[in-house]
Amino acid sequence: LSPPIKRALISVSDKTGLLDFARSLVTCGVELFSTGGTRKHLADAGLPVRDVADYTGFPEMMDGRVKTLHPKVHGGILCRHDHPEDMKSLADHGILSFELVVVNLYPFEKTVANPDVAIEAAIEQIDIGGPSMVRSAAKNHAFVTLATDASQYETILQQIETHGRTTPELRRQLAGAAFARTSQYDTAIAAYFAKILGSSPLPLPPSPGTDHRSPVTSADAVTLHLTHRTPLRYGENPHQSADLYAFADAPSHAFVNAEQLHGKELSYNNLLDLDAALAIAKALPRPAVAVLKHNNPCGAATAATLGEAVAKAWDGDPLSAFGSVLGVNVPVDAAMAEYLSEPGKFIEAIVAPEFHPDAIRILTTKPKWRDNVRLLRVGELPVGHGARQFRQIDGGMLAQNADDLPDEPSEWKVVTQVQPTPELHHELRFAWAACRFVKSNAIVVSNNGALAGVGAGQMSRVDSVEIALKKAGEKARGGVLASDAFFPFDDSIGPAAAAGIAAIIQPGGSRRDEEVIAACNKHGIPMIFTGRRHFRH
Ligand code: 93A
Repeated sequence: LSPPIKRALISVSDKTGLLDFARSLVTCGVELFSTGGTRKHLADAGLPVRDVADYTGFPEMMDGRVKTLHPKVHGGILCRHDHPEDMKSLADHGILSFELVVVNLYPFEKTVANPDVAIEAAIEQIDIGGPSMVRSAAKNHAFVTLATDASQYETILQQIETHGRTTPELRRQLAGAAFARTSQYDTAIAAYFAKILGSSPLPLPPSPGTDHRSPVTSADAVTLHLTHRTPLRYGENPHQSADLYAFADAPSHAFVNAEQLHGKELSYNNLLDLDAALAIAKALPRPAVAVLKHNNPCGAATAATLGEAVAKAWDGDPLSAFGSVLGVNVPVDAAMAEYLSEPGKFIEAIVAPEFHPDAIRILTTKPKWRDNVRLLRVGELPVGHGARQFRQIDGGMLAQNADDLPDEPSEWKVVTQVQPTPELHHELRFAWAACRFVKSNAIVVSNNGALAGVGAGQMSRVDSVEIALKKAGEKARGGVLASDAFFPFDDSIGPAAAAGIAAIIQPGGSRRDEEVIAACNKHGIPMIFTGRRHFRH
């Protein structure tokens, strides 16, 4: 049976809700012990409270750096009430047991949120004694109740008021929450160090019990710290359970922090596709719309107005666009909303920096699917590059820098006898920008600033070319073709020429580049080598 709560050790920086909690504890006959500031706060309110320094016989010293780091504190928290030897140690050394510990930590996170804070000031806010008490109490949760947040006071109090003690289930939950909190706290400290150390974080030592494989760099370790966002209804299929997590250090404008303004709960597949839709839209000239199905664009277009852009994007492949998700790189306006609301069209979701009120009104009243359509606002578009990407393999994880370096057309080389016209060059830039977001082997045919045909995810490039050209149909004529990696043979150039492709862009680098160039020269098709591959597996 868990021990009745006779003594509480209280040491908190955030004093929210403390007085009411402490007052009720006193009413229940609990004796209070506190550190300097907390003791004063309680005593000023007229509550009986003993000073920890008096109890240990040691004053708080070194500006408070040492106040609870004492065997009379930790012995009182860690003692196992069902171990006679532990209880004898208490008696032998004049140690009192604490059945309730109430601790919250120095506000390190808040302190370093201020970008101007001096390193010394930040370091002083690293709590040592607080996490030590939290860990002691959480380890000994078989006997000790531990509050690390004001939101827990009420539940704890209810149990003490009715039974004089708490349930083992509650104590275990509180211990779990406490370890999550100290881990979050240490991650914030590690993240701060990663920041002040700049781009060369020190490697972490391997965890005990692991072999000699290289340790994780602290930057990846910090990024991989997750906070739970929400359980999802299911995963890719209904029989798979699923959850959404956010990286603890994700900026507020990251996609994971997008605000859902309307519509049904987001699904696992929606989140994957919306993330990809936003990434494509971001990479295209404004205004642009990307239309996604199964993580590949079936349409994408840029135009003078958003109304035109959405129509061009949809027309790229209207059959596939049915049931798609859309990414937009400017605020969604009424014209776009009207276009999508036309009978015969159906979309699942839109992600955009912002939605004009008229667009929301139209999308949530006009179409048949008005109740379900998910509208996600990201605020400003995520900027910058150099993000890390993680993917799981069996028993491990792959990490890489995202393929998000800006295109450098000044470094591209025309390798054919004919040069592309400025108009074709412009079109090649569009096709190349879209191509990196298509699963390999990726072939994109575009015309007039819009995807005309996409060949995605085929195991041979020849098949991807065939699909893209077939999808584009007449729209291939006068358009351009982009390939995410080099053509290993010249066998795709003939079909491209026959379909009326006017220019080609690809990384180059094949052993048979000369044959491919010769084939283009034969057909009078200008070709650019970008020197940079865009595989997407
Ligand atoms: O400076 S500490 O790392 N050393 C300690 O021994 C210690 N004991 C409690 N920080 C310590 N604390 C922290 O003081 C607690 O975690 C709490 O956040 C704060 C409460 O101080 P006060 O009661 O003086 O306001």
